[in-house]
Amino acid sequence: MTPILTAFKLSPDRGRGLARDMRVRWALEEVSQSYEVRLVPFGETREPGHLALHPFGQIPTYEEGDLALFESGAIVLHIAEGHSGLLPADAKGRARAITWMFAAVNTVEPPLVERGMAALLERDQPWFAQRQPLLDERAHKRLSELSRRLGDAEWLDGAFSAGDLMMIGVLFRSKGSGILDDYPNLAAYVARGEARPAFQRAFEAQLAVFTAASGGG
Ligand code: GTB
Repeated sequence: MTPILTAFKLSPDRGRGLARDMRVRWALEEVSQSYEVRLVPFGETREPGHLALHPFGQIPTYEEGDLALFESGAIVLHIAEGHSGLLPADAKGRARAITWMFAAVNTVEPPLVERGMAALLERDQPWFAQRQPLLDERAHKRLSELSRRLGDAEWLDGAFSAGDLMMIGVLFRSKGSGILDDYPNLAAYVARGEARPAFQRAFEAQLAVFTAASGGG
């Protein structure tokens, strides 16, 4: 059964792989699972049809027969559990990989997104200059903790897993802000993820959507 995911028809990131369908595409490519994409115009995520799939009116969603999922982390976990290659075979290694998936979305992503959104949407607010150092500090705290744990390792816990996929997906989004430049091992970790053929196929696929929708191809 070919799964169907939703993505923005014209993503505000202009196909730079920053929207969260990228993680799901990457996971599907890692396990060689073909998929279809239903493109949703930005405003239509609030329409009843989409809200039936995603209570918060967001992308991505994932449909596989009569199963409908939302939340990129849950979708990636579902894919990883249904195929080999993204979770270790042993129960303890599997539990640790899943722990890293939660750490990515629940511990590392929030301060990075908060900082990024403030820079994007709140720059003109009178309190922005006062708040920015606090947001910087929170983001740097998490990155330095993660950097310390990763050290010189290639991946977070042994072989590449869904934990790395989610963590790199989170870090990748902050790359453009320059914040990873302070953490050469994290920058190299993200680059290792980006170099994976599955990442590249996923990136090209989402870029092709934007290029076509914007009349560029
Ligand atoms: N926790 C959810 C998940 O992991 O799936 C978060 C999903 C989410 O935030 N989806 C965003 C969305 O649908 C798109 S990816 N937003 C519409 C809405 O909330 O109404 C976030 C995103 C959007 C744009 C950029 N960008 O332009 O750079 C980057 C990331």
